[in-house]
Amino acid sequence: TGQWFREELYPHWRQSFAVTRELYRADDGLQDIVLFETPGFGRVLTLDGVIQVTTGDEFIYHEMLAHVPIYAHGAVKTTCVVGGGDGGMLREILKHQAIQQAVLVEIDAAVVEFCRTHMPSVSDGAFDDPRTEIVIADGLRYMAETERKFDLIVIDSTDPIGPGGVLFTEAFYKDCARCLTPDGIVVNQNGVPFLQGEEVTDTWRRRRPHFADVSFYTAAVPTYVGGLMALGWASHSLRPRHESSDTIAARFQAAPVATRYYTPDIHKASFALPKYVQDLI
Ligand code: AG3
Repeated sequence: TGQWFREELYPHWRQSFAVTRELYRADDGLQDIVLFETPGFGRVLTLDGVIQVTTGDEFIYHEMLAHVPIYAHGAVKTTCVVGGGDGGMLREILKHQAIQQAVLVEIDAAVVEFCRTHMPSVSDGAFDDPRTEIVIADGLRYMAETERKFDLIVIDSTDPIGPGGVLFTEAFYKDCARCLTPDGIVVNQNGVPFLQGEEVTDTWRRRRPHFADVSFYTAAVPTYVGGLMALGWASHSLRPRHESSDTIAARFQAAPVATRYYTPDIHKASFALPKYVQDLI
């Protein structure tokens, strides 16, 4: 009988992966990092026992958090990824030639080094792109102290347990609001609402005072089990989220990037929220 990895993120629901072999393991005192090979999802990275990335389905999550806000905005030049030490979000952002700056603020230097070495296909060169700037720092502190303004902030975090917890506080959202350009957008992974409904409610309440537009969109990521994942959306402008289908399609046609999940139709559809998600806000 083979080996299995069991993820125990929820008290009443677990998922298991057949493991071909464990590849690497590291613990720098901040988080427990494990990488293993699976027959079904390729390489799987866990932090403190929770699945963060699989090479099989990471494209869905990374494409949706990068391309939806970039095409909605239409002229993103400056970007900041908070978390995202695997480099997958940078990879998707940097596909857009108009992007001039991609700052990565990651609290755990070991995650960046680990992923750069053992999962290079995820970053696919993004760490060495001249537009990339890697800052090893606590995202909460960075956003409180920086004088920079961004057109896009992507909060590519873990769940609100462990070092990523501060990235779900009102204080952090308030600083993100301060660091946005007028049409700028903040997006984040906001959990699986069927199982983590309070994350949607809490984020909505904590952002409402600081942005003109607070909403959510969705993506279906197989290894983030439990149905749709909620992706948070906040901006000082109502325009980006309400751009017409024609405008989104025209922007995609004028400046296309290679995708496997994102399409202009998916873009528009992802803002349609199931009733049980609407009822959380
Ligand atoms: N970080 C998001 C992991 C979320 C898992 N949570 C969950 N299944 N409820 C992904 C990092 C990829 N760059």
